Amino acid sequence: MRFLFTFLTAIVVAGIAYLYNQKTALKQNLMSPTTVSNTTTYHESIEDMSRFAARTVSKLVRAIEQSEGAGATVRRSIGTPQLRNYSPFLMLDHFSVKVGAGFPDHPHRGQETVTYMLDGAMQHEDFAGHAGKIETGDLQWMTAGKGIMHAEMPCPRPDGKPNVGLQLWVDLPSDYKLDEPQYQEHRDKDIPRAKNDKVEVKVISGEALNADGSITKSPVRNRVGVWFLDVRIQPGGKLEQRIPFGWNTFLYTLTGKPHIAGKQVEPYHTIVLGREGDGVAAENSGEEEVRFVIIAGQPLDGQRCVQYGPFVGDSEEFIYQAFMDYQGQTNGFERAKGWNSKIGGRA
Ligand code: FJE
Ligand code: FE
Repeated sequence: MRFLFTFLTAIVVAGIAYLYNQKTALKQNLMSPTTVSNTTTYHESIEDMSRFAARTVSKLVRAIEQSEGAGATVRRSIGTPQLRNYSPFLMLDHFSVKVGAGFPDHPHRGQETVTYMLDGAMQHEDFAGHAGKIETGDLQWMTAGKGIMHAEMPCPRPDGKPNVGLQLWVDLPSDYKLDEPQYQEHRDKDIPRAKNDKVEVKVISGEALNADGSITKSPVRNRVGVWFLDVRIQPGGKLEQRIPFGWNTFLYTLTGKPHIAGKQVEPYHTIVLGREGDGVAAENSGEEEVRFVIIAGQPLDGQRCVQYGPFVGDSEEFIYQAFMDYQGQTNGFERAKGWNSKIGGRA
């Protein structure tokens, strides 16, 4: 009897340990996708640095202005009917918001939102008392996890110009979808750059190689591998930027007319690259400065993506549960009870 009890206890303990290990193993694997972690760099893992096959352009789409939120304007890149299901990316909006417009109180679950300011400032306030302001060049990386309710509104500008930036929505691996919400905020001056005389790569997330062989790495920690690079190329400059093998990769152009993999592109275009090859080849043969962002991510292969606005799940049940929790103010939405932001303008 005693033996049987010990035996059963051992099996239960072993079972729990096994499941726990499976879970941590999966998390570690996802924290270091294709050798990307905070200790090892992707560039260090490359065996043949002399080879560089440029990824080719597989799709080129112009982003059209549309209205979004309350009176805001966005050029939507990823996330339009033409550019869907590009895992782990759900959306990239190039937004422009004047005072009086914005994105008042709304929820998120199961995803990350990455807000990067290009010109002007946005303020935000959430239901947990977290508030702040990001200005030109600053970054907010928000992991909504199990639930955030917040407002994202413009800051007044003396010159009355709109506040402009990029907001990227990233899907989360199932295992992280109900994590505690987390913010990573970085000021422009704290985001590292890799540069030479004609090219500057601001490493918002991920890494870039310097001329001397050293590697510039972003302080942002990823749950799903995402590289986000803000690139400027002066006339006559050229860039070869490596991207982890097999990651989905696209560019969004802001100024100038760069050649991307040999193809000349105008501003406000999304360039989706093919999966084969070592990275992005870009060149500025014009007279004007070129600026674009490169965004690459580890595809969540084998995971479904079921999205209902700002609720992003891996099944219909997940979305149903998100609705129930949001409406019932449970499982992460407790603080939504009676909450109205001060900045959203509809208290
Ligand atoms: C929204 C749900 C949302 N693009 N670009 C539904 F979360 C949003 C939303 C945004 C957004 C916010 C910023 Cl700061 C920048 C954005 C969508 O908040 F507009 C709808 N309709
Ligand atoms: Fe939001």
